Amino acid sequence: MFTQVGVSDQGQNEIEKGIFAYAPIVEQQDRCNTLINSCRPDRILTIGGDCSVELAPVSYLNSRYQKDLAVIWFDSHGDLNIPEESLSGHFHGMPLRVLLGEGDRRIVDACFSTLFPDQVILAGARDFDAAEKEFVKQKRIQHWSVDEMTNELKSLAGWIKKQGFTKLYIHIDLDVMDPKEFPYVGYPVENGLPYEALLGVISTLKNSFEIVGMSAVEFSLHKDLWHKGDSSVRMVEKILKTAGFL
Ligand SMILES: [Mn+2]
Repeated sequence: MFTQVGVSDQGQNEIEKGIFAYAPIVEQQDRCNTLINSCRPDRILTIGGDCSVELAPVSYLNSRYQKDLAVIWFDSHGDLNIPEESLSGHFHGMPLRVLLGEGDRRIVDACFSTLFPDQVILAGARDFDAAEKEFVKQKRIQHWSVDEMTNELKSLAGWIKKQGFTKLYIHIDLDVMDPKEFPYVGYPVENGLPYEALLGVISTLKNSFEIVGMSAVEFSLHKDLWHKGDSSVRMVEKILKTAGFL
């Protein structure tokens, strides 16, 4: 079953509590919660939208699987801002911090559960704000660099297994990839993960864990690249298929 979750046009340009488009974000979170509560699924695939769409699926699957679940955040950004520290006020730079229980109270409280920092692995992040960097250090959040994953310098699957996790949520912000290969995102960041390396990591993870949730978010095709529509969608499709999600 695939269900589209709508988002309201009202309030898209308004800033409230330090967050752009606060009202539609809160409303969409509520709609996602209602949808999930109506079917209580074992697995969820989320197609974005931006990274803010992760609140309901990740916090729900965490409430279901608890300490068995690790969340791998493939993303060029940390998504660890809070409104007080965010330079832009854009909520898609904040969802992982919310999932860790910090940020706007109303949004945090609407989550199904809160992640512990040791459940989170940043993968391929390379564009942190200073406050995010400090938070990662303070909470000792695991961070796998592009280089470590590309050259298989350390085993991501091996490390996760050692921590005792058996289930995974794989967040894919498509901007984790190198913009030379995949520029179809709103906020590209240089020196990203090669496409083949991403497929390789996901394939290894799939062989080692039960993948209970996955996303593909931040897909954005600039008008100049519309002719790339089919091939870019096929690249995303292959990522999801590699994880056994299509
Ligand atoms: Mn992101």
